[in-house]
Amino acid sequence: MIAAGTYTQTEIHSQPDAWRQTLGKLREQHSSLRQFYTAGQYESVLFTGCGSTYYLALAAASLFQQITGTPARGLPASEVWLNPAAAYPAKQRTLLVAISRSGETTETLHAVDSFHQQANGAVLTLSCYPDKALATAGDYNLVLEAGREDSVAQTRAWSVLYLGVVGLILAANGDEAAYEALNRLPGAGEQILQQQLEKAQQLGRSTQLDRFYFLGSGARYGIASELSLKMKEMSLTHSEPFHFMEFRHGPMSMVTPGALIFALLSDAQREHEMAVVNEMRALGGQVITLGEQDADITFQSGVSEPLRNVLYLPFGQMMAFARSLSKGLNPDRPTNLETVVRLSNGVSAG
Ligand code: F1P
Repeated sequence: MIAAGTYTQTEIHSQPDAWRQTLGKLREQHSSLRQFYTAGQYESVLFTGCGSTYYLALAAASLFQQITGTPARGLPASEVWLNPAAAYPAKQRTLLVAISRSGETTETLHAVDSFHQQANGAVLTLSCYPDKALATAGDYNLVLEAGREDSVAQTRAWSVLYLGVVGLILAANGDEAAYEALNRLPGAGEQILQQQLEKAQQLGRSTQLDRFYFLGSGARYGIASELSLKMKEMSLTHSEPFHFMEFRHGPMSMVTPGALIFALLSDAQREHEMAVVNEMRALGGQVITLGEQDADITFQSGVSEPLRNVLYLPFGQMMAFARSLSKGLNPDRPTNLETVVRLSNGVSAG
């Protein structure tokens, strides 16, 4: 029998290698992706997915609009499928970017089909398995096989697909030179995985903590949401994500000595973010800060702010993993969850 957590552990710790492979592949496809994107003359971009990949869509939309200046939003695939009029303007040129690790999630496949039938635009798919339905369903299909996984909760897949979004942004902007900086990410990721493992385990295993709040602004809100989901799926612990400044507007009522405030600090809004963090510390909450420098966990990557976001992931993933094992759970097989949600006539086929 395979020990609990074997798959997830391997997937978390092999991320830097997977990032290297993925960055190489994205660079190879830079020109064709750029050609596809510019030919479409899109007025807006709609990112979609389910669960983890919906949170990725949120991060992607924020980052895409911030860097390219083209309007972008992120929605669950069920909304694109079932509520198309509210999801995108039928007459405008829209690019739908459908993201799925498995390439088999029913809602995501339905979103692509209905968009093809009703929208004025094209579909780009981002997935990990070349032989699954989504990998041939788009007008451009980007398959990042380094993200394939054996466990249910996404870790390596999420960071690999996130880099796929960064590749799309660089293609949209015609910025191939940025790959030089991105190539520093795997080394920085290795440092975090090696040097911060103990700290992540210590926090994850803490019996004093009973609730986790992940705070992030901009694209980091999607990342905070994904890390919060990891904590729920793997360790069955109460956990929620918030935009930094939103935390004061009610949620801070929940701060006790058993609360961990997990702060994904930016450089640009650091002063405002640290003010929230310091107030929560004063209320008795525990705090861990992550950032390029001057934080509890530092990246020291030398990569510019919008491009280095993937580095927030490993520490939070290791923390959720350690908590899962310390509670006697199996991080590879979260309670009640399957790898893929398949629907038949709108209800779960599983
Ligand atoms: C999406 C997803 C996962 C979740 C679970 C069910 O899958 O919601 O995020 O962890 O395994 O499916 P996918 O479309 O990205 O494969």
